[in-house]
Order: sequence, then C-alpha cells, then structure tokens
Amino acid sequence: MVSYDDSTDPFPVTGWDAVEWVVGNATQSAHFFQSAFGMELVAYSGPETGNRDHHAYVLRSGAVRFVVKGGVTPDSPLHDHHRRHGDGIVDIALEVPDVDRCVEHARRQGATVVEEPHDVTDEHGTIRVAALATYGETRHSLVDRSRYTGPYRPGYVARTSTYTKRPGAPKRLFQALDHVVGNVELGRMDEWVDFYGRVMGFTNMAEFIGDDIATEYSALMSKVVANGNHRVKFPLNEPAIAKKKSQIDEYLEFYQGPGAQHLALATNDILRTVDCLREEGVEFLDTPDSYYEDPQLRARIGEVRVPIEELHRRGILVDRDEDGYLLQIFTKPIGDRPTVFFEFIERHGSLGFGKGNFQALFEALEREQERRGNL
Ligand code: TYF
Ligand code: FE
Repeated sequence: MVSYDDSTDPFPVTGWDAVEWVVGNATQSAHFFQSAFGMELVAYSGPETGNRDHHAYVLRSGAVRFVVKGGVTPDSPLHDHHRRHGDGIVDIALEVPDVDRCVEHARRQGATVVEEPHDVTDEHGTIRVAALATYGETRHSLVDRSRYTGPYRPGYVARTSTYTKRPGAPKRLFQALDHVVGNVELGRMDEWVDFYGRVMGFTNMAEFIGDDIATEYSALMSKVVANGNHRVKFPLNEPAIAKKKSQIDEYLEFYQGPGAQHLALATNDILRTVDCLREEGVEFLDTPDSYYEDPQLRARIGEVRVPIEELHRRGILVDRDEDGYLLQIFTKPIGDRPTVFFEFIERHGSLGFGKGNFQALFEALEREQERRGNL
C-alpha cells in the first residue's frame, strides 16, 4: 500500500466495486464462473424479480465481484451489445466515497457523464451511483454503497447455489482484482493515459512498453495508470506497427473497437489455483520448456517460494524486479471471439506486471493468433 492522502485528491477512489459483463448466455456463463472459477453466486435479477429485460447473476470470490448479464426480451439492448462485441466487459465499476464530487470534477475535465448521480433505494438502504464513459462502449460506474446492506443493488435479490458447497468444489481460487487492461486504437494510448490523469487523477506507473520493445517483438505499446492508493490499476495497450499483425489489432477487429482485454485476478496460491482451473477444463497459454531452462532467466529470478520445477509443470511464469517477484499465468480467450482473457497473479513484493516475461508471453500469444489464422 502506498501512502496517500485522499483529502487532496480531486477524484478519490477507494477500490473496485464490480466488473459487469454482457454475454450471450448469462445463465451458462454464471454456471462457468461457479463451476470452473469457483465463484459463489450471491445475487440475482431477472424476470422472476420484475426485470423482464435480462438475467443478471452476481458472483463473488474474495473481494472480486462479477455481474454477468444476458438479454431475455428479444429486443433487449444487451443483444445489440453482444452482436457487436461478443462476450465482453461493459462496466468497470469503482467504489468512491463521494459520487457527486467525482462527477463534478470529471465533467469539468471534459468527461462524458453517461449516468447522472442519483440514489437507488430499496428496503436494504440506498446506493448513490453515476457513470462515466471510457474507451469504446465501456463505462465506469461510480458507486457509494456505504448506506446499503443488500446483496448487490436495489432490483437484485439474494441468491445462492449448491456449486461451491459440494464437497471438493473449487473455492476462493482468487481473492482480489489486481488490474484491468484496456485495448485502444492505434495512436490513442496517450489520450487515454491523459484521460485517466485529467479526469480521475490517476498517475502513471513506471512500467511501460515503448516503441523500442514494440518493434522488436511485442507489437504493442503499453502504459499503466493507477489511482491514489494503487488498488486500481489500468494498463492501456495500443497496437504497434511491427513486422506482424498485432494481437491488439486482432482484439480490435473481433471486439469491433476498444474494450477491456484482460482481468488480472490475484491469488495467494497460484499453484492450487492453476491445478483447480485445469481440472475444470480451463486452458492456459503454453510456455515452452526453454523458458525454464534459460540460464539467464534462472539467474535473474533467483529463489522463489517453490522449486522452479513446480512452476514448469504448470506453465507459470516468474518475474523479479527491485521490489520482489511475481508469479503469473494467462488463460486462452474465454469466449468465442479472440478477445477477453484472464491472468492469474501471485505477488511477492513486485509492483510490476511481468516485464521480464513480455517476450515469452507475446510469442505464446502470437502462436495462438497464428493457430486462429489471424497472423
Ligand atoms: O497487464 C500487463 O501489462 C501484463 C502483460 O496484451 C500483458 O499482463 C500486456 C499486454 C498484453 C498481454 C499481457
Ligand atoms: Fe496483466
């Protein structure tokens, strides 16, 4: 945790509130997040609760909250969103102590307010909410739920299921959301870095991929912004003009524009997490044996909490910097389009994003891109 004083912050953000998805079949995606990702169903909204337009399932793992929505009524606007983007993230909601103050500042800085601040009330209390537009059709809801005790929001009822209660079921495979990465159009990364600085008071983190690395192998450029307490981190990617078609171009083509590319989920036992996920059929990018046999890498990463062989067997990557080390692994895209995927990350001091793994990672991503015929 970094030291920081929120009284001087024009846009104080406490942390993540929820990640909202629109998918083609929310009923089945909610099943996947429970049965494969070990998330717990906590709330629901749908036709039975008076919401005729769509199903919405609220899932939790530790501090992570997903809301998975899918259209019911044939003319639901959610179907139009899904037609354009496929399964994707529509809202990266942030918890803020003062919605009105944030919106006032954001408006002065030229942000688009897509939902004005308002109260939503039911028998569990009141939440105050507003929403700002960000890249593509993605939004940031700003939520103050300090006066609310219900399971999610007014309009939702508490709901549980038996999946995570059956003996041996995976449970709490991740405990927190670490970062959410956005892919934006060629040449626009700096505008979005500027947006988060100007509108939300976020600051640049040290880690970035400049055009030097980009032209060599990554085919993308990347910068990272974070809020005052560094709980919320947004890396932003743009495609680079390189020898090959960028993985970011592939995303932009299949998502039909900018959007959230990956969610990094923090776990305190990545070995168990990966074992459970593989057992449930989740597929990860493969890492070549040469990665683990590279003497330079071995020397650089030094001692980590388990023998390298344990990481090798699971395809987990390691990176070390001056603050410590991290372990990370990436899934293949989870939907039908080559767009959204997950990262699992276990941090031991390192505040980075795995810079030392970028080359191996981007080569693995390109192998997948090639198999799909998009390289
Ligand atoms: O979030 C990050 O920066 C790392 C690395 O397309 C990364 O997870 C960056 C870009 C990308 C895939 C992974
Ligand atoms: Fe990441």
